[in-house]
Amino acid sequence: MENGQKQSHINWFPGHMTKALREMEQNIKLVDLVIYVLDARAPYSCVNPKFTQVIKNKPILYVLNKADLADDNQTQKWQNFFQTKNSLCVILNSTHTNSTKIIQEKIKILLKDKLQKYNNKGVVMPSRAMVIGVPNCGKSTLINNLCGKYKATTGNKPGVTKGTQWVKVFGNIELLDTPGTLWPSFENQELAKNLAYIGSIKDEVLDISELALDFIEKMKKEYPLLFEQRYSIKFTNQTPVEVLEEVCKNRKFVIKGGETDWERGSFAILDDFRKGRLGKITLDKKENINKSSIN
Ligand SMILES: Nc1nc2c(ncn2[C@@H]2O[C@H](COP(=O)(O)OP(=O)(O)OP(=O)(O)O)[C@@H](O)[C@H]2O)c(=O)[nH]1
Ligand SMILES: [Mg+2]
Repeated sequence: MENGQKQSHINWFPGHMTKALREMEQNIKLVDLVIYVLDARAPYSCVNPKFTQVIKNKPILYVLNKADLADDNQTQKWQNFFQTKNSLCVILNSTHTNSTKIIQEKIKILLKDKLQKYNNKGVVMPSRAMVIGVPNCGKSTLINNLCGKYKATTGNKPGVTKGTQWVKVFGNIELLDTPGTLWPSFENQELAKNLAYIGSIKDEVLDISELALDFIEKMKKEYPLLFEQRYSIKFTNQTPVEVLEEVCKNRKFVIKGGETDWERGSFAILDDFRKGRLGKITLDKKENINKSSIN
């Protein structure tokens, strides 16, 4: 749906993602491990079934990124979920200088045997990692943080990185930045909506008003107090449309003739969530998902 109409059924799989997946398949042979970046606000929704096929048996370092925006209690639970015998998981805010030091430690742990082997032979070999994740989850920001320089282009919208790029970082480690990648069709639309809320799907292919109404409904169920505080409203028996109308009225979002500016209100609510102005929110609740259900 790169150039298609806005739709209720969410889908976004432009050509550069197919190409990116192909490149990942080629490059996986060159790397020792995968750094799998997840948005901590929706870690489960960020698990791409296509990546599972690409990664095969490589060790994985999961990064619960944007943890500054997520519900801490849930982030802890997700950290346990993603630690397996072949993987470790760290909690991170990649925008904080030096926050990524923990990544160096974990890479050493995951590659202990290999590093030991080279060490015994007196050989110095670089460790290579491929950094993957859905669009806008913070891969390039994480890489820049790790190398202490702005080497990978970043931006507050999905689809910023369009091609793969090797970046040398500290301690003889090379990282491969990759474009954020989704998968050809979302069978689970709840999950697709989560990706849309966190800004992983291009807004231009979304019906923003419909999305905002669904988001209001979700907040009413899961984080009513945060929502009520932000907009000085009380959830009673109103429908999401009535709530949106009230928010627009309070914010004076009106168009000519005094009519409600639904679109502006919808963008404002989603933007507040995306920037963390609603508070620390996690959309994927760990208790609703079984260990066995990961891909
Ligand atoms: N609050 C917060 N923002 C973050 C964090 N990491 C990245 N960001 C922001 O998220 C946005 C996207 O970051 P990028 O690094 O461009 O994301 P990406 O995964 O490389 O995106 P694509 O290349 O489009 O796939 C930027 O505005 C970053 O500043 C984090 O840990 N916390
Ligand atoms: Mg990027």
